[in-house]
Parts: sequence; C-alpha cells; structure tokens
Amino acid sequence: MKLYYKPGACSLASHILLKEIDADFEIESVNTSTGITETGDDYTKINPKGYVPALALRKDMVITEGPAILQYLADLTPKSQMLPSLGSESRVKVIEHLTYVSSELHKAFSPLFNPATDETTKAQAKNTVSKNLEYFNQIFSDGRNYLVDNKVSIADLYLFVVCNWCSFVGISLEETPHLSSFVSRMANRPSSLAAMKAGGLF
Ligand SMILES: N[C@@H](CCC(=O)N[C@@H](CS)C(=O)NCC(=O)O)C(=O)O
Repeated sequence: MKLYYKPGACSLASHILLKEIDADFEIESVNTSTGITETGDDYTKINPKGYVPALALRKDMVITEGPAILQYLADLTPKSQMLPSLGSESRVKVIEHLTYVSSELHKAFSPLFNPATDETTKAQAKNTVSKNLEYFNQIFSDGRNYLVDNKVSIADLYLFVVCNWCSFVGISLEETPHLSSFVSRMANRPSSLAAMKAGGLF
C-alpha cells in the first residue's frame, strides 16, 4: 500500500500508525498546490479532493479522510490495540476524540495556514484553537499519559500531529502544560520519530 502525504500535514498521523503496526508500505509526497505527486502522477486522479492523506491499497481502492484511514489500519491489526474492540465503551471514546480533533481542532487551524486570512480572523481562529487545547489539557490534568484507558490509540496520534502545528502558527503550549507533556511524550515514540524522519521533517 502507498500513503500519499505532505511533510508535517495531518497525513503524518497515518504515517505514524503505519510504523506502529509495522506495515509494509511506501510513501509518496504530494504538491497539493500543483496537484502533482513526487513521481509526477496527477494526484487529482488518485484523490479528487486534492488533499492528503490518501492511502492506496491498489489502483482501484484508495481510502481518503485521515480518520477513516486510521480506523481501517487499526482494525486490520487488532493486536496493536490502537482502537479498542467493536461495541466497547473504550472504542466509542476513542472515536469521540478522533471526531473532535478532526471536526473542531484540525479545522480551527485552517485559517492560520491560509496566507489570505486577515488579522481579525486569525485572532479568532487562535482563540478557538486555544479553547480546544485547554479542553485536552484538562483531560490530561488527571495524570493520564494517553486519552483513553491510558493506552495509546489512533486518537492520540491525530491529536499529537495537530498540536504540533502550534509552533508553526505562533501558539504556545506553555499555558497547557499537561497537553505539552503529552506532545513531548508522543514526539519521542519510535514510530513518531521514524515517520517524521522518513517524511522529511528532520
Ligand atoms: N478532511 C480531510 C482534511 C485533510 C486536510 O486538511 N489535508 C490538508 C493537510 S492537513 C491538505 O492536504 N491541505 C491541502 C494543502 O495543504 O494544500 C481529512 O481529514 O483527511
């Protein structure tokens, strides 16, 4: 299978998971501005939505939407325990966090990456991001290492990747120390280090 990605983008969560589950996979970067992949393919034919990630299982089977890719890969490898069993309360909690990161936190960052965003809109977006970060900071304030059952899950991977964007948009994690510790913990996992290195982040 092949993961289409952009360095540092939300596709990094899928890349980390592929490392966590020790999958056999390739990666290919995408220039989402031109719609051309690293090897010169037309990305719009692979993912008509134009954004990353996309996971191609084969030519006629491409999964898009980060949370769908994460759930698919975790379900393929139940031993990884990246997603608790179907119907369990733990699983619905992981999905709840995953959905919140996707629909609220991730989207709140979008105006901050758009050069055309005016200063007022940027300030509003930073405020929304900060509120969402505080929500997660409160969760970690009870001393847990990971969001659900104190076991790493796909929701942790996604939250880590999105929190990493703070440093690019001038948002400090100093006021959310429990979340900041979580981000450092996740950054030091061998899977995160390997995916960040392979994805050209250092
Ligand atoms: N709903 C999509 C959103 C994906 C998304 O926002 N991808 C961003 C990177 S994080 C992207 O490729 N944006 C296009 C660009 O940066 O040019 C998902 O969850 O997978």
